[in-house]
Amino acid sequence: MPDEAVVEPTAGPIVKPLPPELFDVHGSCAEMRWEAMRGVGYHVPADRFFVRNHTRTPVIDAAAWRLELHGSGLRAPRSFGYRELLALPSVTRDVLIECAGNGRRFFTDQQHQEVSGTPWRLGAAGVARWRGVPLAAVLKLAGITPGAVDVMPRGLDPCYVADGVDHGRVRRPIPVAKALDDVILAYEMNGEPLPPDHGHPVRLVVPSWIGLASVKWVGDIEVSAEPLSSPWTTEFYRMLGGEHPPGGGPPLTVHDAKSAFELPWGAVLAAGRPHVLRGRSWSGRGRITSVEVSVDGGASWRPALLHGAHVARAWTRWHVTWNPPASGSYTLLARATDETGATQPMESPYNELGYLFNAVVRCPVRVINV
Ligand SMILES: Nc1nc2c(c(=O)[nH]1)N[C@H]1C(S)=C(S)[C@@H](COP(=O)(O)O)O[C@H]1N2
Ligand SMILES: [Mo]
Repeated sequence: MPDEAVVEPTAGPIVKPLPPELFDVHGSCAEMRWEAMRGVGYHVPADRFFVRNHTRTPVIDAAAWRLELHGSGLRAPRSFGYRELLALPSVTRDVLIECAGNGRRFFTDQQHQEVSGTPWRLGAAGVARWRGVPLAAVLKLAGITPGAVDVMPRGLDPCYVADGVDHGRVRRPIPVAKALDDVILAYEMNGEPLPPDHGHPVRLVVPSWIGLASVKWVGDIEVSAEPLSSPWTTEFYRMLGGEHPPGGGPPLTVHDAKSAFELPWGAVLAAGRPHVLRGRSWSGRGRITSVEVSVDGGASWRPALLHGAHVARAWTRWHVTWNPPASGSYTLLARATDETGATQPMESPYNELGYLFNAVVRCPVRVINV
């Protein structure tokens, strides 16, 4: 059975400490506070990386854990132990993971639309340095056949039950072309073994796709010669309602550009002195080519200075200097353009489940005389 390695249920849904200066907690999920990235390097340290759990973090004994590969797209079933995976040639990549619902509460706060789901601001995204084995290498060792079309990894966390319906374990098919391209079976985050909350002992990292695809605590992968589906592609993680087709749009994959200031929500700044406003922008569609900032609610814009590393599939850092002339309430905006030429819009298309909010976020700041 795949769950023999799950050694103990944890007390709460998340194992790591969630100090209020680093996180806003939403049930079984924890959102990073963006001020926690101010002055921090390119990667989000594990102590402040957001957690999105459908149920709870399982604690898994890596020595007893096995990854089972099975299905009609393999010559024969094959399993791998933790040590076996660690002995395979590895890759190390900086990759952003972002929840499809990141920014969801702005559908309501900015667009006055009712949506359901975790009311994230912008803190359900983070870049880490992931090390692991290319999924392609493992699929080849397992004897993937030319007829294989989909692979479906499944987590070892408890079954997801919503409104009395048991949807089974978290799982989501990935087309073979993507699985063989850039997906990693990761066992390290920022140079350390994966922490329990982020998928110990092994998780998928699926660059540029919505976070859901990066299945944590993976226990088995079905490789199929027939197309696969799961409730995570038929019921959830699709665009429903509004202008979308009846029955919903296709399963969500790539995420669009977003930007965030490294500021607390409702930051307080002193008038009459220069402040360096820092932030980060990212897009699943490619590198960010420019970022503009407005300090007057969108009436005028000026370019931000992009600096430091900018890895595709991760993010870029930027800053502008601002000398607020007088006390009062201000709205700061940042909007990014990615290499496809797409710029963050002023409004995001409504959808009932509040996915893919990528409009410009209106960030409130209070300026005071000191
Ligand atoms: N097994 C499993 N994998 C999972 C999830 C989960 O609940 N169970 N949540 C998914 C979602 S919706 C997101 S956004 C990312 C979040 O990864 P993180 O918690 O490491 O930040 O994990 C994905 N992988
Ligand atoms: Mo997510």
